[in-house]
Amino acid sequence: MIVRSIDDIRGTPQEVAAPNWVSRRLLLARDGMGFSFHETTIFAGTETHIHYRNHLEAVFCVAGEGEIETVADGRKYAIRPGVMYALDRHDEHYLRARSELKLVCVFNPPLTGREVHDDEGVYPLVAETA
Ligand code: 9YT
Repeated sequence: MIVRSIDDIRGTPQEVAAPNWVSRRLLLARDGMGFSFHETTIFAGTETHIHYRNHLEAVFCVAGEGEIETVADGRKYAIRPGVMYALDRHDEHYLRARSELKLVCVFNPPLTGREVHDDEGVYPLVAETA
């Protein structure tokens, strides 16, 4: 059994900050679950270009208001508490936070720890076994 709280993650290497967000990674590849599990805070007023070519991600909004815009077709989806979106086609998109967003995110394959987006909004694929 693994039990962790956000307070356990704060100030450790499992807390990763980028200009537009901070991600607290509660489960990583080394935990052997087959996915990683994160709480992500997206800062108010930001726009983030994301394209997870190497990963699938599902995101559940717990708090805040914003929108997703998919690059391929320009569709916009409102993000508010209770909304989930899944990047099942590695969908390239913009994530805009009107207010601070609190998101719960799951990645497959799992992140290994320190990943931050590169210039194209991509995370590298890092092989790690539990
Ligand atoms: C929603 C999203 O992908 N935000 C960027 C950070 C990512 N969720 C992470 O690394 O936890």
